[in-house]
Amino acid sequence: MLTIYSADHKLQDGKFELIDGQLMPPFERPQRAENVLARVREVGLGEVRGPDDFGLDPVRRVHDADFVAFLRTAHDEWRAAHGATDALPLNWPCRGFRQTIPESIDGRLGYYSFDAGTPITAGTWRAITSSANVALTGAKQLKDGGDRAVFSLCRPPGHHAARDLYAGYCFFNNVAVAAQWLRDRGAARVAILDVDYHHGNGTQMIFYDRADVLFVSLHGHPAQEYPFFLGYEDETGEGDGEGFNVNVPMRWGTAWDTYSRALDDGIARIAGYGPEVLLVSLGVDTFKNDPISKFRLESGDYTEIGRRVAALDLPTLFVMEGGYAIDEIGINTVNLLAGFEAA
Ligand code: OKP
Ligand code: ZN
Repeated sequence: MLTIYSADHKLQDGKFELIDGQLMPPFERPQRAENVLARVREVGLGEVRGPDDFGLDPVRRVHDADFVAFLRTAHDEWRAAHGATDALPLNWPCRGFRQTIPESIDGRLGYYSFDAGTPITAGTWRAITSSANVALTGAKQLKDGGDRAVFSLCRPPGHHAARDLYAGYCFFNNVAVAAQWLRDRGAARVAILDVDYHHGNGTQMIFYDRADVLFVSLHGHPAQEYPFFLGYEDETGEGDGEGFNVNVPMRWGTAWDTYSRALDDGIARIAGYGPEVLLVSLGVDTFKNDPISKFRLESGDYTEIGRRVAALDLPTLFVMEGGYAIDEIGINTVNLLAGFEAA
């Protein structure tokens, strides 16, 4: 299986995130992608290639132009106002507030985000444009190269980012950008399977009123887990999209027995939809040793996830999302890919 990777991801290297009442070095750090890359090479998964530059048009197909423009200059504006620290928001337009876009960089950080754990750094813009290009290059290879599957080793991740919102370590929604690109190039129906521990709220929001992209997400129950305010089972889509959004929230402590049944149900939904192509939001923060998550999957379970996804027999683009058990992120991610490949 071909892997698409760019070292530009290292430019996203925040100093701190606010977690559990403390400023800590971010769990979402460059070593994650480096460890995945090292494991890809160690097992000989296949060739590793850099991304092409697709420009911003494919990004603007799923993100609003003002949001893209905001991200491009956010750190420069922050630096002019506050100096060369990471940019973090501190207040938001919650219930009862107006949704007018402020002029001030501090106000716009709040307007365009939904958490304070996602630092914008001097290198964020280059890292996120490159991450989107990594996803797009994988999609292009799937379409034009005729590969059975491609692995886009994206970092930063993307599935929390909505049309005009960033958070959860995500800025551009890489999987959504790739899915839309495939639609624009003739794929009539596209399915997205999100196996990251956290609900892919951004992907859901982007495609919620559409029947041409099926979104299926298995994740920690929002009553207990980030992002808390979306991801319930009764969110099934709206308008034309009614019936094309599938959430399977699961409680803390979920292990393979429960998880594998949910996976089989999700896979059956995708098979029934009859897509031309499948994209997988590949997070491995469902692992038992993940430091910020509470599922109990074992390393061998990822091999079996890959096998079951392969049974769909669809051209498949794997897009890296989360996973914070730094010592096992490579093993778990590549187990899933190798399980797919062997099936
Ligand atoms: C991004 B991805 C845990 C705080 C979590 C944000 C998590 C973002 C996860 N106590 N903060 O879905 O892996
Ligand atoms: Zn996650």
